[in-house]
Amino acid sequence: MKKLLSTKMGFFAIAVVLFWIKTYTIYKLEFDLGVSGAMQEFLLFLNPLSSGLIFLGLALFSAGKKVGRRIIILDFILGFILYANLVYYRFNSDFITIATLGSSENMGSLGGSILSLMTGYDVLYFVDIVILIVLYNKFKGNWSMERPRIRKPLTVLLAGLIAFTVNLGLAEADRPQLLERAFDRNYLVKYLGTYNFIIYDAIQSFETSTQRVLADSSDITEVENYTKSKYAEPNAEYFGTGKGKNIIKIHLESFQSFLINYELHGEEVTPFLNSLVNDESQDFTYFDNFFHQTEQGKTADAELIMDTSLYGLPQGAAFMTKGENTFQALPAILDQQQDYTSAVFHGDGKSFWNRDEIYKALGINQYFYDIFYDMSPENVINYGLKDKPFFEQAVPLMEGMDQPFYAHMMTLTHHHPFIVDEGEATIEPAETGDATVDGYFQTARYLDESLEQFFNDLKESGLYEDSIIMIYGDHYGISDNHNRAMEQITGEEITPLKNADMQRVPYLIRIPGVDGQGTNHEYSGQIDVMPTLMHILGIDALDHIVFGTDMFSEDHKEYVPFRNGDFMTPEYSFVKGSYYDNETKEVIEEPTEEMKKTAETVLHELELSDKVLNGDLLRFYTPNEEWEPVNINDYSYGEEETEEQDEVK
Ligand code: GP9
Ligand code: MN
Repeated sequence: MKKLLSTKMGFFAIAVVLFWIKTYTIYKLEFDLGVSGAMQEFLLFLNPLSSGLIFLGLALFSAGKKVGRRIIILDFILGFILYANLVYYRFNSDFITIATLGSSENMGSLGGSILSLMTGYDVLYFVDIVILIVLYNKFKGNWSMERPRIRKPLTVLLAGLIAFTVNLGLAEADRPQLLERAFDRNYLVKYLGTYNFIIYDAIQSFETSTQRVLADSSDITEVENYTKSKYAEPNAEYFGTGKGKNIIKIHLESFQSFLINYELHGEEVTPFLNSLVNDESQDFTYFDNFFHQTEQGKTADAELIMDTSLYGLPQGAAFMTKGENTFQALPAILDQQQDYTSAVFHGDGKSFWNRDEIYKALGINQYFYDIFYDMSPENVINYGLKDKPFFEQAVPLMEGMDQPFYAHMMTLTHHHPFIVDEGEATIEPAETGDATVDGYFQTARYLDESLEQFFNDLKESGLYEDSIIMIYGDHYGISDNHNRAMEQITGEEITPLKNADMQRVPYLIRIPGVDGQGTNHEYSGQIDVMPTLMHILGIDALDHIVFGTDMFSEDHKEYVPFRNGDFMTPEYSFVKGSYYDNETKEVIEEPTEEMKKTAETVLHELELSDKVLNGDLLRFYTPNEEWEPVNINDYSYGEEETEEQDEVK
């Protein structure tokens, strides 16, 4: 060992081995990459090697003792990148991409969350650096001062490239089209490692920005043909029944359907929502097989999907990266066709998720962000305004709006890390020992109470009676990093299928004057909301580029794509590369041609939607003669509006 460390190459070799061990340990302990089979296990083990050889190997080009210092610095940088990914993964079950980094404001606001995601033992992930520093100081005296012959570093680099090529070849053999169809970052990291994924991601984001330049008007034809062929005729019983009514759309932050009718310590967690779901008089229709379809854009993806019927992007938030695109979104359509005024209410800073820009492109007339509310410290927790003061202050603002309106109420308190102030928790936390899961029930209860208060205020103001009310969950709150705790909560093993099942979020709708259906079991997702609402308002979705279909239509399409290409249907599901029978929960070893065809359709649909966003294709599309392209200069959410609102207040 001593002899080995007396040479720079020996030190380098030790550094590579330590880097390798550390990276592999983190893969195994921190990431849930869905590794199955010997080949995938082997590739996961192999993939840090090429990165270690190539990146740490760069230090070998320097002279003398600098080699050692540079190895240590590079090792630290690599370690830091891996650690940042690990912390990000603990909440998001996902890896950092250039697109998510682009939203530095969002990353910054995550401050509180990030700290809660770090633990003391994480220090161990930097122990290799300490070892290297100690060894360097002990042995550098023996090292030769000369610049090594170029042959050595080049050989190392070559070895790294060979290791990478073998790695990639084996990966492609195990999963054909890995790079082309990379819908899921977990796959890429599993096969190629975190560092190679970063390089892939950089190339990818360069490529998508060139796509807009290269797109032309003929590209939209393929998309139009597709959405027209998927179109579902409106159901005559519902078509136009909500015409001219106010629409109040309520966003339940991080709310998953398993909370509905769930009892903790013998109590209902969300008694008010349950009362709407279980309502005997059937005011609301509750869709219990409704799924969120969001990815990295989280809330912003949910907003995009539901107001444009386009899918979010596989990487980053389209709200951030496509904020300057042309859209033909629901708020603009309602404004142009039925003279609606639209508004978003949200107790957070105005530029979070680039909302203050993209809302203009969506045609949103008013935007009531943090400065419109009393944000005194007792009213604020976590990301922003607490839901109770939020709803309380939003009602008068809503009363001041021109009618009919389309009002989007976005709650915030039920957000990771799921904390409520003392005295505001009205249910004991769960007792799994996992703070995220345990707190989740307390903030859900708080949200439920705020909703009840909002309903009462709406009734008092007279707005309730004649408004369409729509309630939805935006995305999961509990990622699959909390499976162990969730097994205690659900009393079931969280298999990949069960995890996909848990991506259900509630969707409730009430149309005044139309009887609710109680519980509707149709399989549906956020993508279906826009065409459903259009038909309720008497606007035919056929002319528009929408990827979803009307949930009340006889012809509604019952496959629900997830952003990574997985999907759910009433009978079977496709999750992480396997088909499952929903009834028996068993893997279907021999999927039928029809199943495979649906999988192809899902991928094709996602690809087309990506083309629309990456190519900014709606700039080439005119839905019908009435349509006027949105002019973002017609919208502003600045100070003047604030003053106007102050007067209202
Ligand atoms: C931020 C809020 C939360 O304003 O909407 O966003 P999320 O972290 O859920 O995407
Ligand atoms: Mn959210």
